[in-house]
Amino acid sequence: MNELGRLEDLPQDYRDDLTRLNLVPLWPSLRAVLPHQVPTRRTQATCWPYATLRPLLLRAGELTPMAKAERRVLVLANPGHGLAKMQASAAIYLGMQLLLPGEWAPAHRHTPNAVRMIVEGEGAYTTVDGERCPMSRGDLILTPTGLWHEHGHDGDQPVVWLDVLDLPLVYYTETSYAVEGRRQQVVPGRGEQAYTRGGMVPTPVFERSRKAYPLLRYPWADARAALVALAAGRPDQESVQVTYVNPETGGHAQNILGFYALMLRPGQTLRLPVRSPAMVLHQIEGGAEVTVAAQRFTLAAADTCCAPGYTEVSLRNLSADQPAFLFMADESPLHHKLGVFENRG
Ligand code: 1HN
Repeated sequence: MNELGRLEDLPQDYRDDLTRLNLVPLWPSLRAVLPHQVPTRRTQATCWPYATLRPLLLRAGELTPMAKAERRVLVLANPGHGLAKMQASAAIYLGMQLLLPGEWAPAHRHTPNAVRMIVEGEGAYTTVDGERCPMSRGDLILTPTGLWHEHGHDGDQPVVWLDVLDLPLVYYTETSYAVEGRRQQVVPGRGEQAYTRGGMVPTPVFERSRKAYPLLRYPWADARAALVALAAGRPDQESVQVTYVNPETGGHAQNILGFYALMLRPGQTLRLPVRSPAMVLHQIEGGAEVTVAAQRFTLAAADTCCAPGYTEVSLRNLSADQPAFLFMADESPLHHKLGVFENRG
């Protein structure tokens, strides 16, 4: 392989001429943008234990009223990208959001897609596109691009959820913005009532739904039951995983990030395939040891971690007699759309 010329090899007057004309020689920087075999990744394997994050989030509840926050969030920032960038990976943003009893997070809509994975508390709800979605531990609620959303809380304990957005990508493409709105009118009908069974979709003769996102709330009770049934039906199958899909298309629930729930059988170790997308893991129930290349994290319930793409990841259930349940988000839909998805086995 040829050694490429360096910037310092060029005469200073030539470099100055280039700079003045907004020109750059490619060859000194070619390897930086096209490394051999494996991409350079800023994303570092990082873990955010809930026990250390929670008191700081509750403190934010004392320090900063909703009127001063709009959304009261501590961002789970990957140090590899620099904390100020507020990104967990190239395309994934993560934040833990706190809503206290009686509080209200006003309506807005924006271009980035969001989902919420509910971490603790009862009595809060989010209204998305006029649909009121109650929040309970483990529920996944979508806030797809362009849909109005606002959060309220009628309960008596703090509610916390994990926000997962494709904000870094949308921001990078210079397409990220928001619009403020008025309180939404709640409309009748909820996607989760219309789509109660896999394999069946509502087909009203006169008014077939034309919603791009017909299902907004995926209750944890349903996802968990699906995993338990899968595991019981296929004891021979190593991986027990479901994908959150759009029930009308069968494709991913959102355009850019993919969302999954997985179950580890008692005592199981699961080696995931080495693939191009970065991923996020959030423990819903039980505990797991997550090994990312040479790093190891122990996840207790409500803990969150991330792993870069092109990296070995394996998961071990810490319990010998109980299943463990995880929520996963990754950049697969984006990589497939860009044509850069790779599975290296
Ligand atoms: C957002 O709209 C919410 O609606 C939460 O709860 C976090 C982070 C960046 C941009 C928009 C929300 C967000 C966000």
